Amino acid sequence: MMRIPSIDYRAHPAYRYAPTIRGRYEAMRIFLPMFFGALRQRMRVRPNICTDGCELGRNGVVAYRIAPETIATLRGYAEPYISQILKNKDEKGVSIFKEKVVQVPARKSPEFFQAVAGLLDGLGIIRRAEHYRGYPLRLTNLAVQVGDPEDSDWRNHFKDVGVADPPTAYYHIDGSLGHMKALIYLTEVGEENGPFCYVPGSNTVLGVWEHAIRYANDKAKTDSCDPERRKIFAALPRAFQKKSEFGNDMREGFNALLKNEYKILSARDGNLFLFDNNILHRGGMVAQGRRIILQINFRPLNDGYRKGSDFQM
Ligand SMILES: O=C(O)CCC(=O)C(=O)O
Ligand SMILES: [Fe+2]
Repeated sequence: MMRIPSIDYRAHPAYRYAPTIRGRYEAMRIFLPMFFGALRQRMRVRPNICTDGCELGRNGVVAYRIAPETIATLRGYAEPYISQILKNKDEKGVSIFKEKVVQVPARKSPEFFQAVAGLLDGLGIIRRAEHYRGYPLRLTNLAVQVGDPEDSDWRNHFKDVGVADPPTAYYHIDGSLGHMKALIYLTEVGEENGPFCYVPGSNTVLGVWEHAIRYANDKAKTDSCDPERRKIFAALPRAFQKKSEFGNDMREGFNALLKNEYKILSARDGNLFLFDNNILHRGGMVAQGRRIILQINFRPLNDGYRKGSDFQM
């Protein structure tokens, strides 16, 4: 079982800050509310993983192949959103993940939403996700993502101190608890244009304490790698120095992760896949060509985040 590697931040050259008392206080002030929020959420959601031996339970990811005509239809619906992303990219480039993604509001594109929901329903995907989690889920977010080689959101994290990115860059678990996700490749995706990568079988439910720490650093954005945020992170007590996005900070032990890495390639594996987003994963790191995908999020009914999501199945 692949666990999230632990990282010694005292030995990391990009985290050599000498925190002041005030700095330590500030770091806790940012961290603690998110930490308690995570504990509260954990009481409500009680995440589960199916252990009956099904493929999704064992592997954490299951892939499907959908027909080219269906992909073309979805691509048609996505086109205005793709244009919007490309326009933004032309204007200011991509330095953070959010700049290559747009959310599709259900109210604005009901046909698009219905097409996706109908497709997932036909394949039994929500039922499969619910079987895995053991509680009802609903489709809450649909987003379009466009990846290009110029995107710099996932790299050069430590350029200010001349530290190179490790080969495990961008490896993470999603902070959100007990959700499920599906991605649909709208372009062919091979080795070069940012395949989704994951460690099979690394789907686990983290312990309450560890999850709350990793989630809190994600939500408090103390796990970003810009110098300001690193300084705050360095001022946290060692016990709280655990990120959801851990891969950027690894300094050793790469092989244990990378030798187990599996890449979802459209030609071999399919173009739609459902996954436990608390699995160790990364994707969209485009070296060459363009990658366009749909990102679909399923949330537990009782996770307390219903406000702001506007789609009801
Ligand atoms: O774009 C990808 O392949 C991965 C994105 C991701 O990390 C996610 O959807 O949680
Ligand atoms: Fe993710």
